[in-house]
Amino acid sequence: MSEERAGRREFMARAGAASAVAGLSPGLSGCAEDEAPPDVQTLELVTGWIEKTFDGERVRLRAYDGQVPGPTITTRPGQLLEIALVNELDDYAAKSWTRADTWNGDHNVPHHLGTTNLHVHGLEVLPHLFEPLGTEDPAASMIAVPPEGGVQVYPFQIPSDHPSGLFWYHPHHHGSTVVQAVSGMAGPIIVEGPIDEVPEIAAARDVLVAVQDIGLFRSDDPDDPDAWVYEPVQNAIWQSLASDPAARVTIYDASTGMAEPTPLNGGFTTGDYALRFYLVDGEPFYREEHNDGTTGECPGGGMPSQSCPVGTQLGDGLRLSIAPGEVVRLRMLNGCSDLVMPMHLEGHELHLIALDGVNFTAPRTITTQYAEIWDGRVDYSSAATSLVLAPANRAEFLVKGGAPGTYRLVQLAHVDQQFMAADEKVVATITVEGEPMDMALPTALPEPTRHYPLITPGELVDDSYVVEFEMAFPGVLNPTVGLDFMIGEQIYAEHETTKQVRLGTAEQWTLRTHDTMEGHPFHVHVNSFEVISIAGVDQPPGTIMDTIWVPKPPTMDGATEVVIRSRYKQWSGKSVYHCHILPHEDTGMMRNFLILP
Ligand SMILES: [Cu+2]
Repeated sequence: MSEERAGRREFMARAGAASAVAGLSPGLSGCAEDEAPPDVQTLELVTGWIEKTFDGERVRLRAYDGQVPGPTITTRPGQLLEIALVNELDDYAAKSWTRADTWNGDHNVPHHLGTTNLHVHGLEVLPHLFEPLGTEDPAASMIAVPPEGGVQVYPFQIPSDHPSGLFWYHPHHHGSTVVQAVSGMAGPIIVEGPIDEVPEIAAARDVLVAVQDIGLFRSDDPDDPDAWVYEPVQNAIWQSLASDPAARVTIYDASTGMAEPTPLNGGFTTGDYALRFYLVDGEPFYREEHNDGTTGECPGGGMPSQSCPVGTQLGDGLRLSIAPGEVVRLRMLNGCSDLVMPMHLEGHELHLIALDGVNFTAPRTITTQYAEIWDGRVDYSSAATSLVLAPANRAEFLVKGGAPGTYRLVQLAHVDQQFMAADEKVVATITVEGEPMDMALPTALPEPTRHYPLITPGELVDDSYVVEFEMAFPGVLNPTVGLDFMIGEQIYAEHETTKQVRLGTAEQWTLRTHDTMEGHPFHVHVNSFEVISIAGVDQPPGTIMDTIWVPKPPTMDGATEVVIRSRYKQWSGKSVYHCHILPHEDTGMMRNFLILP
C-alpha cells in the first residue's frame, strides 16, 4: 500500500467519524436509543487509467476501481451510503500536447478532462452536482474534483421508501462527462428491497446486462503510437464529415475565427469515433470503425457516404443458458453515450417489471417484433412492439425459457432517428437447454410507495412548462464545437437558474423536440417522473422513469411531445435536467432548476 493510499484510508476513517459526530447524516441523528443501529455503508471509488485488449486492439480506458464497468454498488432503503470519490486521473498530460492553453474558457467546449465528480443516476437523494452538496444557491458552481488525488465525500441518505431496482453511477462534470463516460467510467447501483421478496422474483437468477460504448482514436503519444485512447486536446474537433483525411482534426483558432487543420489523430466528437467498441458486462460484442472517406458504404444510407461508422458483430454477446420453464431476471442498463436501443427478444415474451429502477404494480408482458429497421415508436404499454432503452434507461424484465433452441436479444437497426444510423447488434444470446423446470411468473408486484398515490391533475401547480430541444448547424452560440445543442434556444449557463419548483408540489412538463434532426433523451435529477404520454400515445399509469426518449419531430419545423409529471418529494436544492446524449449535454443541452423548500 502506498503512503498516499494509507493517507486516504485515514481520511476515510476520519470522514466516517465526522459523519457520526457532526451529523453528516441528519436523517439518523434523531434515532431513539432502542432503535436499530444506523445502517451505514462507507466505500471508496477511485478513478484512474487502465489498459485492456479488445478484439486485438490495445485500448487505454478511464475506470472506477480499475474495472469497466465500475464495481456494482449494492444499497437499500434507509441506508446512509457514504461514497468517497478519489480522483486519480492525470492532469490531462498527454505527452505531445499542450493543454489548458488551447482552451478558450467556454465551459460548453470540452475542457478539464481530468476533473470529475459523481452522479448517482436515478437515486432520489440530495442534489449532489453543485457545491456545497444540497445548496439552494441558484448561482452555485458545479463540484469539480481535481485530478491527481482530489477527494469528494458524498453522504447519500437513501430514503426509507426508496424504490428497489437498478440504478447507475457516472461522472457529471460539465465539459468532461462524455470523455470520461465513453472511456469506461460507469457502474451499476442495485437498491435491494421489496421487489426482491416477491417469491417468483426471489427464485429467479439475477442477470446483469450492462451495455456501454467506448469511443477511441489512435494515440498521439509518440512513445505509444499503437494504443487507442480518447484524449482530445481541448478544442480539437474531429470533423467526421470532412472528406479530406488531412483535415479530419481541427483546432479552433480564435485569432482567425477558423477551425485550422492539425496533424492530430483525435479530437472531440459529438458522436462518432475512429474506433468504437460496445461492451456488455465489460466484454466487447460489437466493433465499429470509420471508413476512410473514400471506400465503403454507409449502412442504412442514413448519412452522406463519404464517412460513416461500419460495424462488425463480435461473437454472441452475453451468453446465457436457461432451462425450459426456468424464469430469469434480466436487468439491462443502456449506459451508452449516445445510442438509443430498441430491443427485441427472439421467441420469448418480455415480462417487464420495472423501468429506471421503479417497478410496476404488475408485470407488463410485451411481445417484441423483429424489424430490419426500427419504426421509431416508443411505448411502454403491453402493446409495445419493442422495448426502447434510451441512453441511461434501465429495464428489468423476466424471461421464461421456452422451447429448446437459441434466441438472440437484439438491438434493432435504425435510420434517421439519430444523427448516425445504427446497425443491428446482438447484445445477448440465450440458449434454452437442459432439464425442464416449472417456475412461475408473478402476477402482482409491491407498490413502489414513494411514487404512490400517483399525481392527479388537481395536484398540479404548473402544467405549462415546456422543455424544448433544438439544434443549429453551423453553431452560432458554440462555434468552436460547430453545432449548437440547445434547450429553449440557449446553451448551458452554469450560474443561472431560471426554473423554480417547490417541495411538496407537483408539476406537469411538456418535453418537445423541434428544429432538430434527431430524438433526444430527457433526464432530470432528484425526482423521477411519471410518463403520461409519448407522441400522443397515453402510457399506462405508473410508468415511472428518470430518462425518456423524446422522438425526433416529423419534420424540422414540426414537433414531437412527451408529457411527464413530477412530485418534488423530499430534497431541496439546485439541480439540473438535460439531454442524456452525453456529447449534447457537455456542449450545452442542459439547464439548471431550483427545488425550493
Ligand atoms: Cu440530445
